[in-house]
Amino acid sequence: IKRVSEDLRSTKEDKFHLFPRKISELDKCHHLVNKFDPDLDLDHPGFSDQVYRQHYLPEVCAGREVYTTLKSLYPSHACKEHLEAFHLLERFSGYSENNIPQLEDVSCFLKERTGFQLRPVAGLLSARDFLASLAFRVFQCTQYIRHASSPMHSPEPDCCHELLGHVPMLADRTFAQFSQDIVLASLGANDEEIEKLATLYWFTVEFGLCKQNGVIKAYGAGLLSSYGELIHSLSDEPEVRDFDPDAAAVQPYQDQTYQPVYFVSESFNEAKDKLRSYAARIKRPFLVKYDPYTHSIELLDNP
Ligand code: NLE
Ligand code: FE2
Repeated sequence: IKRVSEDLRSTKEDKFHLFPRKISELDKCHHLVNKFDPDLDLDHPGFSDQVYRQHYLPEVCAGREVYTTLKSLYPSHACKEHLEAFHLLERFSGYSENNIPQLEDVSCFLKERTGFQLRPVAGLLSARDFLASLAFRVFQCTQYIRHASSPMHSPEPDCCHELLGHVPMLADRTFAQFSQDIVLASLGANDEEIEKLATLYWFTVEFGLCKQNGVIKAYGAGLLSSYGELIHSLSDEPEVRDFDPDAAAVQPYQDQTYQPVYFVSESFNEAKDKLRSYAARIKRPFLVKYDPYTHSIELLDNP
């Protein structure tokens, strides 16, 4: 979701008050961006591939390879929260190398665990709309599969990324709260602060590492859906720093290939507490509070 910064810069006039306040307003959050559109982007691996753009058939086979390779890496590379949820998804929600699960089944699973729900989206969503939906514990899910030429890494989110990377993590209560907190902190913040929070999202939800029993494991969805980068992230190659929101918020990044730098948290609770104290220092004209009974956002005076 790198597009957040560009997207937010171009809509400066929207400023802070134009965000959805009720879950039903997410129906208006459907703006697609064409940064990675195979019809328009010369660098997209599917640009000159008519078959990909019409059928995705080789990709379904590549999807199987992605699934089996990642599954074999998870026991040694994924955090325990991911492993536990992945196991349940295989038992009860149709996850298997021979099947692409139904969004509705996966959504029901998440709703029971953390109240998160999935919503299909036709393409790559603008970061503003994508993030706004997370405030309501709605995760907008892409439907297409990565091009078969590079199963080990996709520069853009695809259904492998959402289903294998994000969904198992969103089944964890602390992590779900952390994800929602980042986005709630961004509502009403200025453009500079929003860009920093989007960068924090990148280095945690997408590419975060954490320590478990003294061993570093992956919890970022971008790692858990890319077997190339999952191996890279836990090898000696990248630089690994202790998670510090002030540092992670301004760390430059790119989305074309593996990250050179990762941040490692002691636990999700620690990451959540650090994020909360970071967010408390952001100057905002109002505070926001999520009301889970009405699925709406309340604005409170900022004393
Ligand atoms: N690089 C990830 C993957 O291959 O699944 C996708 C990252 C999306 C931000
Ligand atoms: Fe993602």
